[in-house]
Amino acid sequence: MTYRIDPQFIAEQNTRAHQQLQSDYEALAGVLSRRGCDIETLTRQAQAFAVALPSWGVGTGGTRFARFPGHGEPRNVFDKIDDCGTIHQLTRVTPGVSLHFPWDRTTDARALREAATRLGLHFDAVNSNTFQDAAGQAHSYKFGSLTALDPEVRAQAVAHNIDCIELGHALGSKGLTVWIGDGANFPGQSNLRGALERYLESMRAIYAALPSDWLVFIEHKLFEPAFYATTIADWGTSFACATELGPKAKCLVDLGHHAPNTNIEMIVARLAQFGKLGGFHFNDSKYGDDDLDSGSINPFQLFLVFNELRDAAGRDGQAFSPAYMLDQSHNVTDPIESLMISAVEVQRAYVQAALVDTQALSHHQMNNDALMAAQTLKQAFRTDVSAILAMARYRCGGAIDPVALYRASAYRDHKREERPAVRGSSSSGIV
Ligand code: RM4
Ligand code: MN
Ligand code: MN
Repeated sequence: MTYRIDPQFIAEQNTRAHQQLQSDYEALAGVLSRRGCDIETLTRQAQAFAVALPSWGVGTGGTRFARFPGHGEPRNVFDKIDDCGTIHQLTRVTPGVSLHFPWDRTTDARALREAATRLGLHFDAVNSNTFQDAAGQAHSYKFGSLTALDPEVRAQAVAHNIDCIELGHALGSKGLTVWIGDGANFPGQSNLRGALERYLESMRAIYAALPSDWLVFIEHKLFEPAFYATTIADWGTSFACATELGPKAKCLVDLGHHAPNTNIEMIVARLAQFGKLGGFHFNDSKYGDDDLDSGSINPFQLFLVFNELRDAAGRDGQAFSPAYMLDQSHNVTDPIESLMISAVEVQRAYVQAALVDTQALSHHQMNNDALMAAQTLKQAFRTDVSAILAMARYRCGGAIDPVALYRASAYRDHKREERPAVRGSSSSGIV
């Protein structure tokens, strides 16, 4: 028997916090109604919002210098699913889990799917991994995978991606995210155009293996591990490749994969305009692909991204449904706590964006009133919507204060008993 937080315990903890929440909620309702916003509509929107968890995020991450493991870490994909279930149980905003193969490889897809279903979870896009060598594989990816010069290496990388599709299909997933580390560390090392031609040839084979209701997400990244020229470095390359491949290919934006100060919200607007925005990997960063907790460094950027998403949803309606996922590495915090806070921060940005007075905004834009247009966005961003988020959780059976409840439950101590450390467990991945 694995330890799970008792719903009765959640109810008891919530009883203590409920009165305070109710009065905060009523105060906020008053503020919002003076602005013509109905708090109940916003709370329902918050309840319907979801962001998927990265299976690799529930283990302690590491840098390329070291990893400092925590206690009671998940030892395999079933443990990871358990932790994801706990995050969803308390936050009610993370019903999806994004798996990473071969890290999460299982020989019993049915058991894994059943375990997830029992916890109210489903599987979001699956991720392939050709940026490191798996034990026992025939060919090395040292000099590239989907773009490698050696056709046998490319064939192996393509086969791995097709394998991910098959496994994902058995798990009820509907998408494959492809991020490759391919590129060059030296000028001249690789023919830049030739590498992209080989990439497209490989991706065409992967695309051909997609089930009819699947999408493939192309994830770009400026640098690392290639430090001179990354093959899929930017959204332009990603967009060109997705266009070449066809309608089932879309672009995935990882917030950490751009040069500092890049206007990511504009990338969002561009990809949405041309129907190629497939999804997100949310995280935050100060310098590069830091994989810090969402909203911890630049919450205003996160809000501005959601402001563009709100605009796209307003224009395109149901047709616009990008996949939202977290992609983070937790090195100095309890990953469960970081993921709970991060999921709520993403949800917060979504609700804040829903608060934007769009009529006032377009009025100010029409009048070239830059100052008031900016203030209109700031008003939404500055609004503390915490009570809406807490009420949304409470009404769905989650925790009013997820981190306080998690700590009070001593979940990690229970897991420490249940999960004695295993050397070389999959949680010792690079993230
Ligand atoms: C990459 C990228 C991918 C993630 C790997 C672990 O930088 O963000 O999405 O799967 O890291
Ligand atoms: Mn990513
Ligand atoms: Mn990354």
